Amino acid sequence: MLMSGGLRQIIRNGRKLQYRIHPFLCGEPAGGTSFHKGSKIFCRLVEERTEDRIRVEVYPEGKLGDELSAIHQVSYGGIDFARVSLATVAENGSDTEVLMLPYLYSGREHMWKVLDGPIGTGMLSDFTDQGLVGLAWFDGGARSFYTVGSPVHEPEDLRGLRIRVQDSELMAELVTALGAEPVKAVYADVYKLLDLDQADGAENNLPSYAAENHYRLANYYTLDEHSRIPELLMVSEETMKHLDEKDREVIRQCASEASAYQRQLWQNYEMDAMDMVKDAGCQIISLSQEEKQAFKKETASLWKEYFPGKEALIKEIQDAQ
Ligand code: BDP
Repeated sequence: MLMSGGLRQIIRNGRKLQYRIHPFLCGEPAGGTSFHKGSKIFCRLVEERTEDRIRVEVYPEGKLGDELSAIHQVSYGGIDFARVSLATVAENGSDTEVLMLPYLYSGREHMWKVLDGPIGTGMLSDFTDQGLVGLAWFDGGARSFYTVGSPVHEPEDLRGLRIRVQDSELMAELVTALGAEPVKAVYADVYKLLDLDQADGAENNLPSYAAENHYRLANYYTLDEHSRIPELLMVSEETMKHLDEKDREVIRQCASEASAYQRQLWQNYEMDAMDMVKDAGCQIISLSQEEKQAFKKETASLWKEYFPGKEALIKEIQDAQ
């Protein structure tokens, strides 16, 4: 009997009740990514802790649609869970979008202090107007630019280039502030855009640059580390409504354990991706602090112009070091 959306109640042997929840891991670049592994752990923990009453099935590699369509489906309960980039789910000008500001954090540890602290945990509930509940954050590392024809050493080198960005106004503005032209597209289309010369480059973390072969077309990767955009493991509000409080708590707990596991994996994935693309002959351009400052300077206007009235939140994040 179908209860609602993707939540099914299955009667086994005429008696036993079981929920079967179909989650979706959209945009998974490949089955072996840290996101995929983190999500699989989440599913396994949920099954174990509920003694198999709740089964979570994973659909990787965009099998149920791209990231935007997954978010839409989760919002009405057609899919129960998803792992998405914050850039695709944060609303324009919202508090959660502030987390993605260029050069907001001094590094990975700073970002995790914010996400694990009151700001990050509080923001997990900021998606309810979209019918979504955040369960835990995953590490998405730092994003940097990669290009096809020539390397980027300074903002000037990006001038006039067509750079693919996620479906995010803030990311489009960031690229514009650097003098480039943003090309919004879903992740699955990036290879094609580069291949068909519809974009001169893109920006992403190293594992995502490596996983979908973008590095084969765009040989230059510049470690400018302009943004840290965390990933969100989320559940449909509709799904949560149909679970009792005990099961909801189990789900939250499992998500938090899966997050701890995924972030441990993340750094190895970054290093492996780095080795892989270097072996393939890509040029990795390291930047000094001073050189990074030039990118920071060009994008600094976004802090004020894009988020009027959010100075206190930005300051609180900066101070959380
Ligand atoms: C990757 C994220 C993935 C996004 C992708 C993108 O893991 O969720 O779809 O970036 O750039 O890093 O669209």
